[in-house]
Amino acid sequence: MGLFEASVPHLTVDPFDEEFLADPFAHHGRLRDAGPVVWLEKYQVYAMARFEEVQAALRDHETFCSARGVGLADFAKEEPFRAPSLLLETDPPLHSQTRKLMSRIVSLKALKELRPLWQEKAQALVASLVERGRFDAATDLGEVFPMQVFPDTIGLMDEGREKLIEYATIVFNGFGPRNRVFEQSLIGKEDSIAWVEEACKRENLKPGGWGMAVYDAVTEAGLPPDYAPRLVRSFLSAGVDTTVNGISHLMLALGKYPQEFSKLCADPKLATRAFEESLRWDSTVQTFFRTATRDVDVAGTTIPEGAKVLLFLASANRDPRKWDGPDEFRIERPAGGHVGFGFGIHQCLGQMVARLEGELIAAEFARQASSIRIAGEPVRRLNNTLWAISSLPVEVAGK
Ligand code: HEM
Ligand code: OVM
Repeated sequence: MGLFEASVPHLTVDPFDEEFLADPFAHHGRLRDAGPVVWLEKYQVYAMARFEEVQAALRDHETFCSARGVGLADFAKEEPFRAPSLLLETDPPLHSQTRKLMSRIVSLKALKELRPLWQEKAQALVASLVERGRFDAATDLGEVFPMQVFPDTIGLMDEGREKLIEYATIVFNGFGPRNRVFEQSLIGKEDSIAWVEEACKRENLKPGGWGMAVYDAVTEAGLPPDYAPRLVRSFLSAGVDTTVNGISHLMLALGKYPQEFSKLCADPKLATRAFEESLRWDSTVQTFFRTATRDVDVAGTTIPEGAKVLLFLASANRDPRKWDGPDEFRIERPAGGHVGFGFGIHQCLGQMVARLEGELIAAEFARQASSIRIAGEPVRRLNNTLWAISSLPVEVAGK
């Protein structure tokens, strides 16, 4: 331990307790103001909640590694609860290989091809919701649209697709401690883990989808055959619950800020910006961990080799040291540069997929609706990593 150890602010706050998870933004200010690096006594981990330090840690993947897990558990000491992800939970050189392979599948060209079909689906779904007038933006839109477009893109088997959200809920809870929130997401849902394993097998993937493309690419690259199902699993783990909550929070933002929605209606081309800003404002992925690979000085604190470091992406995205009026949703703000998709070599592989989904939904409401009103108390779905919403009643008027 270095000389500076005593100067690290020690905090007793538990960022995974239910009170914190129900309203994390209420706690971020205290975490940021306590110092650039803090020590969380409860978990014996370091944490960073300011933009500058979070971004710098994400950038320095050699010092702050991912192969020892991006959750609380240190894979060097504890058995991971599932085989580690070959993308999220690896370092170079392995990460460089798998990332390159997957990036070729989730390409600009692939996204361009999908756009017309996804747009048609967005248009039809939004038309039916506007027609209804009153609906639940979490269950009737956030959960519906990604499920209408993403599983077909992968070429997933039809039977049991509803298990995707249950599985992702477990995976994202699994990055936190084994608390009640984690345990309860497992109860009665264990079969979703077995379902995902089945769904990732070659014989269960439809030809022409991204899943099968992963198998072909693994073979072509001469990588071990068992990498293929695990890489397909990354799509299924990260590709649904994230956009589900991203779209739900986009609607929450537009509903809470009617003037911003008016600007969007006046210029539907602002749709990409609106979604980007909603990701900054309500970061669906709240946190990820790293593990220090060496003793490292951060703003005067020595973080020792082997220490777990909790990075508050959502707090960085609302750090007043970086953003003007950070708690306000402003669609004209240059929100590029937020860390809602991470930063550096692990920056979200599916960000173009997520952006396409979010943009299409934002643009359709801009074209088809004249107002969005929050029509009831939103209901939170507590998760150790995701900022999630299970119900969001809204009222929408047509043009
Ligand atoms: C990585 C957020 C949608 C696949 C990440 C990371 C974040 C993130 C913060 C960085 C993890 C780290 O640094 O440790 C989000 C958000 C989304 C979203 C907020 C939606 C709003 C998607 C989608 C897919 C996807 C749709 C699949 C098509 C992945 C994968 C990784 C990743 C595979 C790991 C990449 C790597 O380690 O190289 N995502 N994501 N994500 N995301 Fe996303
Ligand atoms: C993966 C994975 C799982 C969860 C999240 C994620 C946000 C990736 O299995 O690669 O990125």
